[in-house]
Amino acid sequence: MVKLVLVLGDQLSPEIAALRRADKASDVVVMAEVASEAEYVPHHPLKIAFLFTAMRKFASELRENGWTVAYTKLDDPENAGSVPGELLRHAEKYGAEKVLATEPGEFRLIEALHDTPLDVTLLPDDRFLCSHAEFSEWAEGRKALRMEYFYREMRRKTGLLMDGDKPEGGQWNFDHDNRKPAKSDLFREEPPKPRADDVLGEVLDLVEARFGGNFGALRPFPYQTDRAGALHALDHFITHGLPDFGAYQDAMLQDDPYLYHAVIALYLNAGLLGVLEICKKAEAAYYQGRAPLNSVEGFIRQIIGWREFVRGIYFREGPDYTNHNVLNHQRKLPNVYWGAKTHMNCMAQAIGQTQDLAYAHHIQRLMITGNFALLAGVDPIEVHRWYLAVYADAYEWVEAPNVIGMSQFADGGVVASKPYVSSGAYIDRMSDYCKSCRYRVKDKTGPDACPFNLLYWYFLIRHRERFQSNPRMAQMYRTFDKMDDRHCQTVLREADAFLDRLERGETV
Ligand code: FAD
Ligand code: DLZ
Ligand code: SF4
Repeated sequence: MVKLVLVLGDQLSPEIAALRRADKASDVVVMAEVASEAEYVPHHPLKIAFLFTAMRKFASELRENGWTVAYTKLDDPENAGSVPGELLRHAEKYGAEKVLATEPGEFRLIEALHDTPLDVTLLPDDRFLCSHAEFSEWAEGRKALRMEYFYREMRRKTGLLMDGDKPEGGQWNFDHDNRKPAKSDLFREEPPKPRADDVLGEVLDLVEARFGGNFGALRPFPYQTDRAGALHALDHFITHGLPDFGAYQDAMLQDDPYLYHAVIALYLNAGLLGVLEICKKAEAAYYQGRAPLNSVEGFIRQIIGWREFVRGIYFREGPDYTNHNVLNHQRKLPNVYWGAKTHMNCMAQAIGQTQDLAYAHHIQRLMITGNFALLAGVDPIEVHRWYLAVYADAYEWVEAPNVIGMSQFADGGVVASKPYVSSGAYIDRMSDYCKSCRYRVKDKTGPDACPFNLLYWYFLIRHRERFQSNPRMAQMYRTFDKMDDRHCQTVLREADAFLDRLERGETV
């Protein structure tokens, strides 16, 4: 009997579990552009355009390879508007009762599939190195889950950068060679631009008409939309970016959104690239002398370490994870996140490029927009929904642990051992933003004081009880305790006044 085979927008791989299990001769692949997925947060237009174009091209590839594909475009009058709705419609049309699906990356959709009256088989998503069972086994009985130890297991499991049972170069982690600030370089290579094509053109018009009012630009469209393009972008990065990736991975530069970053998470998360193929290319570059170990190890760690680790956390913590708010932060997300003018140059840069490209690199997400939201006491669920909406690579399984956990410390320390907060001094050290800012990074108080300085101490004071006994925060509190009382009172008063202005929607 005919079965339906569901392929979601972020499952665009011919090796995806549901396709491997299906029968090409008799089964029907269902792919659908649906309002419920496109609207559950106000996604950036580039994210929707990337995904719909990649979905349409992938459907064509499947057809060329002999599959029967029932593809529904967003503007199809018969579109049922949701993934379960489309499955029901096609079940009736093809007389199917059974559905093969690969586990979605969000509890929301897993629950919706469970709730359909159809007989849905959810197969594990084995594009990841670490299954749910394996992660649970690793996590069981540990007092704290720390990425570094998990990562070592993944190195052993994959054999990547291993010299027998020892790590290549005698160390697991070369971060002490990294974290350098970068200098402007007019000759730095940008990721390759896509060629215009009819499929992309049609999707851009559709997205402009339906989602043109969402936060974010749509043209010029900057990304690749098929596997060949994604591979080209990966090879381009391995040649031009990887050698300097390690040294400058935490650096930020005015008007230079990508620096030496790979800009591949959107392709990897959508299924256009695979974890091992990426890491093996990076590893080969090291053994061929084309990239140094600190860069290659650092890059591989992000993918087989952090990426697998946060996925493990998401599925282990369960559907309630995004509601955590241990610091009881209640502020609404300030309108600067949606593009309102700000005098804080670092925020203007990080949010401006997010608006233009649906991209910001890790340190911009963590130490600029994330840091500011945490210092200002923004409700973490609002921060979560923003990140999920505005980045082309965002799906809840990867976004939520990074935002709720790593960036906002709302889970009380499941992901991070301390909150990622900093004053302006860190931003000044790692970027050239402060030079062009209306605020003065050296000023701790007064009319020109950098807001990150005011809010940093304000945060430490507010949360002293929770954090003062954390050994990784001890130095911060020792510095604080050396401040004289009058200075502290001024900081508190000025921070309060700043937050009031922020709350009233004034330009800050
Ligand atoms: P590079 O800096 O070149 O890194 C290479 C690859 O490593 C990335 O493509 C990605 O696959 C992986 N990686 C690096 N860091 C992480 C991490 N912390 N977690 C998971 N994978 C990682 N990543 C997403 O893919 N989707 C998200 O929605 C997302 N939201 C984030 C929110 C916050 C607050 C923070 C701090 C980080 C978030 N990240 C997210 C992680 C990271 O910022 C992005 O993966 C990265 O910026 C993507 O750009 P790139 O491909 O140029 O990555
Ligand atoms: C993100 C997204 C969007 C915008 N649109 C669709 C869509 O129309 N059809 C689809 O199958 N998938 C879409 N996606 C990706 C899903 O939201 C994603 O599969 C889930 O969030 C699980 O990761
Ligand atoms: Fe950001 Fe403060 Fe530097 Fe301005 S001075 S760019 S607000 S860190």
